[in-house]
Amino acid sequence: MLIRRRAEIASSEITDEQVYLNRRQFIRGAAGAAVGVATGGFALGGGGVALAEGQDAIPNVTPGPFGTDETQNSFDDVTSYNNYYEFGLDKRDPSRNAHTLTTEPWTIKVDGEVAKPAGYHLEDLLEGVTLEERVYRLRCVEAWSMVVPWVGFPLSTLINRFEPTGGARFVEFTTVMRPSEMPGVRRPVLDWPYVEGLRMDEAMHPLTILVVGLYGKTLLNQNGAPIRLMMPWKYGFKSAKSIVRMRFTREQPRTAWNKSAPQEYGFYANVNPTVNHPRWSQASERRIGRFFRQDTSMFNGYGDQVASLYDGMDLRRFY
Ligand SMILES: Nc1nc2c(c(=O)[nH]1)N[C@H]1C(S)=C(S)[C@@H](COP(=O)(O)O)O[C@H]1N2
Ligand SMILES: [Mo]
Repeated sequence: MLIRRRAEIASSEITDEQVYLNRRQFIRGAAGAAVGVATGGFALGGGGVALAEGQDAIPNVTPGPFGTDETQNSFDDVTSYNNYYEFGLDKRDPSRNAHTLTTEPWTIKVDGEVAKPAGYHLEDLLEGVTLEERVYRLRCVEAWSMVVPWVGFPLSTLINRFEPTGGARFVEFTTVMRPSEMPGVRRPVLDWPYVEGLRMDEAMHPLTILVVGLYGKTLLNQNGAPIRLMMPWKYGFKSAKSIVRMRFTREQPRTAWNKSAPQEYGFYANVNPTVNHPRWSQASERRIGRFFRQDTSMFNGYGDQVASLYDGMDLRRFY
């Protein structure tokens, strides 16, 4: 997929500049299509889409499984109504402040219970990966929801490459923490960095994806550039943004929200209309852009795919 394959470049030759260029080439070279690069303000990409500064079009994204045909939220909804507390608590703060985050070059540290621990360059992880469009419902624990056409690929694709050992029962995800670029981390809202986690079978589930884009373009920082998780049957806070580390563990990871308020934010956090948040009901939700509230669905409507993961578990106790 890369125009110039990483293996052809001696490691002594690799500079940050090349890493940067390679990632751009990866996204643009994904289908061998020439795509306009945004140069300040707006420019037109391959599909005639307007690209915001810092974005690339992702050509030839294949439609993936599990898509909903519900009305999609607008690009503007998805990129201007966000939770990314490292950039502030207001829904508009991430879109106002997150441009300060540097996302190139980007490496992900993989460690713990794996045969192949290493610091991986993002473009190496993306090499050979088929990017799919997954149109998923997103349900925030705050009881609002959206429908988003994400671009990504199954997390299992990468996990298999790292060769987890028999001791790997959970995966812990750590997200980027850079006080100089993130005004929100000056306040002790959470015990930074933001940490999330999944049980191994959840991480390997075909619905679980790593996201690198939405609406056919690379992610803007407010949505978790350059790479974030999406598990559509879980409350949105599980879907960690801007991931810098994946650690495979025997023990259940201690996650940031669970540490800060264990009664309010469980480790599993599966969408469940019958288990209320201590301070509000989860029975219904506000779909952004709609006037009337709507009923919340068990597992956010993905029960056919994921309910069996929790056979025999009391979903009130293991919230
Ligand atoms: N690092 C990090 N990841 C995060 C968050 C955050 O504050 N920091 N917020 C979470 C919450 S509460 C939600 S609902 C989703 C929102 O994703 P979106 O802004 O792309 O819609 O991101 C999740 N991932
Ligand atoms: Mo959320």
